[in-house]
Amino acid sequence: MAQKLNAAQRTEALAALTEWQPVVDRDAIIRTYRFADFSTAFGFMCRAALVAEKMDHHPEWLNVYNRVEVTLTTHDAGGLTALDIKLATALDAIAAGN
Ligand code: H2B
Repeated sequence: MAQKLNAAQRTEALAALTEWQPVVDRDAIIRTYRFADFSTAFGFMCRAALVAEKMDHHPEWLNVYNRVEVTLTTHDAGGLTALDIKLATALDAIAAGN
């Protein structure tokens, strides 16, 4: 099972994920993506879902029109692990069109 990140690993990993914020009162990170419209937002979610399924690591997310709010944590580990960092990095790349 993936291990929770220690303080040093967390600081290092989050330094590269500048748009992600720690969630208050929970060992998780959150980012809100905004797209041009619903179609673009849903396209992002479709691509993200395929990556998440392949990783067997899944986001908690909320979509309202062009906004997608994503929370990442590893339920099995009860907190943030390298899997969340990997998925956050992949989602940022998809959102950037890469
Ligand atoms: N996603 C996330 N975010 N955390 C998990 O602990 C997790 C998951 N566990 N996706 C996976 C699925 C697990 O439930 C299955 C059985 O592999």
